[in-house]
Amino acid sequence: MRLPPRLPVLRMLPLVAALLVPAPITAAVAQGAAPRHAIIPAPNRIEFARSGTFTITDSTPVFIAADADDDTERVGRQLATMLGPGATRAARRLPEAVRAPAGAIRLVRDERFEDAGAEGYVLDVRTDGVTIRAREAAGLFYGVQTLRQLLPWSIEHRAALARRLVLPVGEVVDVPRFAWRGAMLDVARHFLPPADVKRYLDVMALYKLNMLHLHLADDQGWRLEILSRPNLTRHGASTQVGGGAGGFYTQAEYRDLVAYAAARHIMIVPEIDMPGHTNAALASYPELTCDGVAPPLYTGIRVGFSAMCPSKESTYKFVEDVVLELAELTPGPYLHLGGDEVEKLTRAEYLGFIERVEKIVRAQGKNMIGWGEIAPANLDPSTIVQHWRSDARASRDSAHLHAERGGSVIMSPGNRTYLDMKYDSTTVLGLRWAGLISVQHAYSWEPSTFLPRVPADKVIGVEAPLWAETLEKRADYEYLAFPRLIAIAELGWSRANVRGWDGFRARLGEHGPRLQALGVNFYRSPEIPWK
Ligand code: IFG
Repeated sequence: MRLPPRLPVLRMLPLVAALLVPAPITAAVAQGAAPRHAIIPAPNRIEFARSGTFTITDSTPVFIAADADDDTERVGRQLATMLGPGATRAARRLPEAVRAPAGAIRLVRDERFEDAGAEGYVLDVRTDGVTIRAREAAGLFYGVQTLRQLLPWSIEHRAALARRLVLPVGEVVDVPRFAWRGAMLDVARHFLPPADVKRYLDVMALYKLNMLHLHLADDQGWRLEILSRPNLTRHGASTQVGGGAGGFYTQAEYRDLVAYAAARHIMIVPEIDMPGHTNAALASYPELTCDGVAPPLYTGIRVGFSAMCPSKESTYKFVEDVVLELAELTPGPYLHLGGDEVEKLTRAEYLGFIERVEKIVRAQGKNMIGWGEIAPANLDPSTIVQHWRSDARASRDSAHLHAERGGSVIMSPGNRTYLDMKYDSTTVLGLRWAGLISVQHAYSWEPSTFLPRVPADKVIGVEAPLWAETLEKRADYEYLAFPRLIAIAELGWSRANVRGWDGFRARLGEHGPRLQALGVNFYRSPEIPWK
């Protein structure tokens, strides 16, 4: 099949418009056949020429526009660095009107890509050059991740020399399905040092995830420095599950994580859980308890026993102090205030607390997110409900109440997305209260129709939480997260007509060497034909 000659941009636009018309994937994979490509998430449209390749050498130049902005320059630099051995290399600037020399890769920002949104892109590989077009830098970044996955996994060996990097001639026209494609790290039960959070961000970016929710406070630890409340980290961060040393992020370290994530087009969403899951805060500031007595620090894994006192003004002063600094530290529009598993307050006390805290968050110009239990409160439609209880008690789920007032829902059903659930009965790490979750079980569900009483248009995406009761080091986190987080990444990005378990498992099998080259301690699930 001959690909059409290089299409001038204007004629590319219908291609992009075609994105919204589901297209059958041209590389349907029969059971067991080697996949025509191994891109995850599956792109919306991908077509290869019958023949032809583009070979990348150590001197392949990457061009950006002469007036490219910083975000575009960063994507260009990331690509040039990925292609060349060793040190950081920059992209070169070239006026758009000037034709790139043969053998070059060009990143083109094109504001006319209206329907591709901020994250869509077109990747065009020809024998004499490669072009990635997108309206925003995020789209260019995602086009680079697809280019990266079209290259042999040897690309991931940063120091390897003379790697033969050959691309198939073809075209990818791609746009994500959901805006919210997330992961959550519980850094409260066991503290996770910044370097390990950055590593998680690196792997998330390869699979086009764009939200990292950090669960920064819980019964066992408070993990973010709040200048006006120094005892939260002086005392509240001093331990963790099992009694270890705990730890916390200074404000400088948190800002650095926010910037590191943003450079990979990932937004940090901080969570300070309340009014429950607050033993570390209560131990640090006893005025938060109704009897004024500070509880001892807690290093077990029970839940539901702690709660801030809803009837004391000192509680709301505390929340204001924390939200003020959290908002100032967080450029993104979302602050997550938890709200889960509160057993010590009456329903009226709980709902009143949630409604008051929502006002405090909105006063700082931020949108509140809360776990499913907040839905019955009288919430602003800008608040987002994160659904999680899909086990036997799902009947108590009330996310539909929020959807009915026009609110959005993030899908994190425990029995599909909780990465701390064991894979099977032989898995040592993790818990099993929501059930055992195989890779196939994590993959084979439809987020938009999972909750019958929540309309599909109120589901803004998916997020896979990794709770850390049983995890203490990076290898533990990676073992439970991968490959199931990769399955969730495909659910977040790819439309139903271009994904399916047989195709996914075949493509995922090709990622074994790539994950190994990246040093990711992933679980080699027997469900997958690992290369
Ligand atoms: N539920 C608790 C988490 C954690 C989890 C472990 C939510 C919203 C069980 N709350 O999930 O703190 O303990 O699987």
